[in-house]
Amino acid sequence: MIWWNNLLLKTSKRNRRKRNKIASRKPKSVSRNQELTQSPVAIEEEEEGFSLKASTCWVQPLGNFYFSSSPHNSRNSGLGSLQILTDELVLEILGVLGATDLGILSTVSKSFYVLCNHEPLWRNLVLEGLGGGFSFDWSWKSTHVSAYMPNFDVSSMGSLSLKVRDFYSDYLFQSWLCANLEMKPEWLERDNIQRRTGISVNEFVANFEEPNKPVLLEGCLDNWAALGKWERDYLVEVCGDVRFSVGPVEMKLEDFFRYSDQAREERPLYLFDPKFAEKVPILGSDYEVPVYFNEDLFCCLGNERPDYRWIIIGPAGSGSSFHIDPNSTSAWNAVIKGSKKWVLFPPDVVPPGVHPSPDGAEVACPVSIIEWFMNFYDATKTWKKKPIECVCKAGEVIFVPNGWWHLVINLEDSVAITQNFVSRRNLLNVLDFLNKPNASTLVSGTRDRVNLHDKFKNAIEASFPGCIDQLVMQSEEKKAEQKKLSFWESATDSKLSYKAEGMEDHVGDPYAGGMRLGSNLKIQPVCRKESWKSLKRFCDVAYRNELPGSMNKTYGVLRV
Ligand SMILES: O=C(O)CCC(=O)C(=O)O
Repeated sequence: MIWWNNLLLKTSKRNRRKRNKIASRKPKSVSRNQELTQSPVAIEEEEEGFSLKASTCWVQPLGNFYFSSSPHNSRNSGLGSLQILTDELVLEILGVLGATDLGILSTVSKSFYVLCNHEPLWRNLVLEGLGGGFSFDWSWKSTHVSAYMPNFDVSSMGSLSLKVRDFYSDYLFQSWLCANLEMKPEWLERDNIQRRTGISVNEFVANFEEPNKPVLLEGCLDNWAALGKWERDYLVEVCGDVRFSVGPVEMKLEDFFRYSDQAREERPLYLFDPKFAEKVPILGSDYEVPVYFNEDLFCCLGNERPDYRWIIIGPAGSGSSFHIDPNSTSAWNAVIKGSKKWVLFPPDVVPPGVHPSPDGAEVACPVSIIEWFMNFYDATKTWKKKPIECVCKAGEVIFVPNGWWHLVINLEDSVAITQNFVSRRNLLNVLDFLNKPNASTLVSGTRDRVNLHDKFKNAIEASFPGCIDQLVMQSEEKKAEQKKLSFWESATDSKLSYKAEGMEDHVGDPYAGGMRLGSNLKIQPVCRKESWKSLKRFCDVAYRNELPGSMNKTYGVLRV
């Protein structure tokens, strides 16, 4: 249950005080839930560390009902016998209705009025009915009305709407809050990624790609024409009428920009197009792959390679919720306009609030990125295994190593290019991934999921004979080397202060590659009294199984 301390009253009072300040900001019409967020002027609200983009939410969280002097919740009286259903279920049922039925039902009671005007219902109707061929007009409902009834003056819709003050619903309130909450400054504070400027390819490989660690590279886009050219006006001029993939639909770029300017949604639409360079060749020639990522073995597949590059455009608040990149590839993501907040967890740490299915084919996570920040971000503060975080700005590139979970939210209207690639460092991982028994559900970006492994392997053999065998041999040698090199040897070498289980306890570098401590490794107090050297000898013996089983159990658990 959510309780919001007099949000309605406080916001209303503040609206009067802040109107002037807001008037000077870039005008942004309120697009979402116009009936819930009545004011046509965006009002910034600062309350208990939260900044809100919009004005009043007339729906109140359920907690407020229990503190209210009035015993009346119009949500229940207006729903009649349907009141026993959850809001989610009622909305699910309303989701099967068409626009006319929703419109009629909304006149039945205050409750149906609020529910039938829930913006996501109208968003679905627009996207299902019109695909990407709509011109966004203030809200999804008015967009629908203006598309189907062009003579109706939708500008009057806001002023006709009702202010329902005694409707209490956590579901609707949370949805409004997530659409209207600004990122809190404390969510942006942590910046613990390694940054590098002007490093050599060898340094990149040795320090980041080989150990599979993220890095933010500065200054390597300086020669990109896109950086200077890709202003909105330029993009509209060269491809304003080209249709790009936007979620489930294809939209003209200029229509998408029109939508972005007004969007205030929990999950704004996001332009993410893998065929942009084929559609608009000049976009493809305005950038070049940074030198660190030049080796891309999927090139051997020619036109049969899976999708690998995308232009990404979205308004502030849009982004990508937690996922691991496809086909076990690594990626780079270059920001051309705007900025992006990144949160990354290494492959062996599932982020809080995220629940992958056992086969990894599906991931359940919070409805929106803001919801993740509201409900789960704080948990990471006390985790030993803290995420890597940063804000990546225009002109910067982030390297996302294979297998890392990541979430991204645009802090401003943003334009970026991302590419996924396979280098020698990652080839065996990718081949293993493509060869999994459930490849038909796991592999993505191509039609021929099942045969991709064999095609890729053959193409590599043809272009680089012996390459795979050599990599397999090197990997086996490395494993053998790691076994020989006992934990203690590495430990004494690396000025560390481990507390056994947590990666955070590595000095200075929470995700140092190579050796990981098994979670059942216990460094007993008795060990600490020993010198590192004698302890090392002791453990080497234990590791070679030369100690009796019981002692092995205590000291010999080196899962590296
Ligand atoms: O929204 C973004 O820029 C991030 C994209 C991303 O995570 C990906 O392509 O895997």
